Amino acid sequence: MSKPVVGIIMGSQSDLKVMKEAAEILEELQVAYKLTIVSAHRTPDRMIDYARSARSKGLKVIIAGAGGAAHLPGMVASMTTLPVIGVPVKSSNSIDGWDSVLSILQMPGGIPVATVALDGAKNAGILAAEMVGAFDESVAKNLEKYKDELKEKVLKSAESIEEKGWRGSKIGF
Ligand code: RP5
Repeated sequence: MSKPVVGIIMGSQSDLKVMKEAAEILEELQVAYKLTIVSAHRTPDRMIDYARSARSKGLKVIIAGAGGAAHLPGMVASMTTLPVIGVPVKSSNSIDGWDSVLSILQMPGGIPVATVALDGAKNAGILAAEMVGAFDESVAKNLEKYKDELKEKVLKSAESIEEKGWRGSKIGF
């Protein structure tokens, strides 16, 4: 396995049910990653060490997921020049998900976090792969293949729905 270029972190083990989707798509796209738990509130020193050493460890992008008062992505972004992708998680302490979304999205000027949709870990993985694909041709090729397959799937569904009518088609993507 090559050296990880994407770091995936989350505030709690309970975020894994969502954040595993980032790991799964990175594996599909053949991007080396390292996943661990770093909590902004429960392990603040670990968060500082992680953010400050991420670049020197060879990471190129960090995906950070958290729920509720989700300070992890923004705090990590404040301590690194690597791009940080934030995943708002609808966790047990989240009111309705908006708390996580807004606390990751509404960053002050100068410290951006690229925020994906609520529980959008899969897209976070794809976005991270696209960042890596900007300088790694083999990852860019894997992304091209992935997007071609998506297109083919839609075209096949369109063909089938036009041929059989919507009643004869299965519901869902
Ligand atoms: C956040 O609190 C974590 O990211 C998680 O989404 C949420 C709940 O954590 P647990 O109480 O399940 O450990 O910091």
